[in-house]
Amino acid sequence: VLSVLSIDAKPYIYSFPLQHTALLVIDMQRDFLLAKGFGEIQGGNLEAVQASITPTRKLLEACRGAGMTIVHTREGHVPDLSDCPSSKLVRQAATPNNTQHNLIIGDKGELGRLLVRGEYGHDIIDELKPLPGEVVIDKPGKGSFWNTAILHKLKARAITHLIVSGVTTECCFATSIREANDRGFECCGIVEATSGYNDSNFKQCSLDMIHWSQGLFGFVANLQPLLDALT
Ligand code: TIU
Repeated sequence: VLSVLSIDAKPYIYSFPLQHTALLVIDMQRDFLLAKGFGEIQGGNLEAVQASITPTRKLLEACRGAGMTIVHTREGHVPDLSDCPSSKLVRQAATPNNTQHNLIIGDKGELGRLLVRGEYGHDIIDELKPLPGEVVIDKPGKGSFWNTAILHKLKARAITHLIVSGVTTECCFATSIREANDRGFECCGIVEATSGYNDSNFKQCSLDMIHWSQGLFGFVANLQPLLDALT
């Protein structure tokens, strides 16, 4: 029996067929969330970004309990950095106008080489560790669809709808929703289960742009209605 759930959302009610819906957990990696990681070195506000950890854990547990497909992503590069474009490397280095940090992708930080696959800092935080059988997508870009197998993995599981969480709202979360929307997925971002590095209005603007204009890129919902629907 196909069970279709509906929750209050913006711009209007989000309905999703449970068997065809995946939870996407974007880049909940030590490098983005913990002190001495890549994000803090770049100047990110750790308190702001860490706010989504506990809500995302609740969301993950509820989706696991409902038997949903779970997909985790990790941003990072192969050790020789051959999959890191020079534009990305150079713009995340210190320059005369941006002296806030002087370590770049691939350099050795306290959590290992920054954003390099296999390093301690590149992996997902202990609270949200993937379980065996869950999909883990390693991506070189901000979006989850560029240069990854995620589209094939979602299609192989007959996924049409994505509930989206993770960090950062303004960067990889928003980019992934935009990429997914262009590929026909019905996306719903969860307010409490995403956060970013800018404690002013980046998160609010990023979420507003998703649902603006009758759902330009998709839907946005609060966590509690979703937890109520799933349990
Ligand atoms: N995961 C993710 O958002 N990667 C970033 O680089 N985020 C920034 O905000 N820089």
